[in-house]
Amino acid sequence: MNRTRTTRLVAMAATAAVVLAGCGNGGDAAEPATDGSLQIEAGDMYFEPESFAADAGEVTVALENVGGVEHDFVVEEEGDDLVVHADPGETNTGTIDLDAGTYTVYCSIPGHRDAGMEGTLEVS
Ligand SMILES: [Cu+2]
Repeated sequence: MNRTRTTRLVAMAATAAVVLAGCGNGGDAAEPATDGSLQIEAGDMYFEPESFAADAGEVTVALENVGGVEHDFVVEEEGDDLVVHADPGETNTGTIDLDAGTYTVYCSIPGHRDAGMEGTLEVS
């Protein structure tokens, strides 16, 4: 005896997840690398991307300087703590311990912040 069953697949749209990225500068959030470090490019005079996301705790920043002058990466809310500095052509890595929150980061070389080397770090 045969019993035929009709299986209906009902597409459920209810599972659509809405992910709210940190609002602000509209830059793309950096995808953390598999080792958890942030990969950030520093040029003359920009960070690429301009906004970053990281997990709370020890945050590792790999700063690649593709520009022609020195650049660094400083966290304003942590007492302007210098995380990493890179001369032209260098990629250097630094770490900083951060709680969850929104941080302003910038390049502390004179004039660079005003020229646009500023970004946002979202720690969650
Ligand atoms: Cu700079």
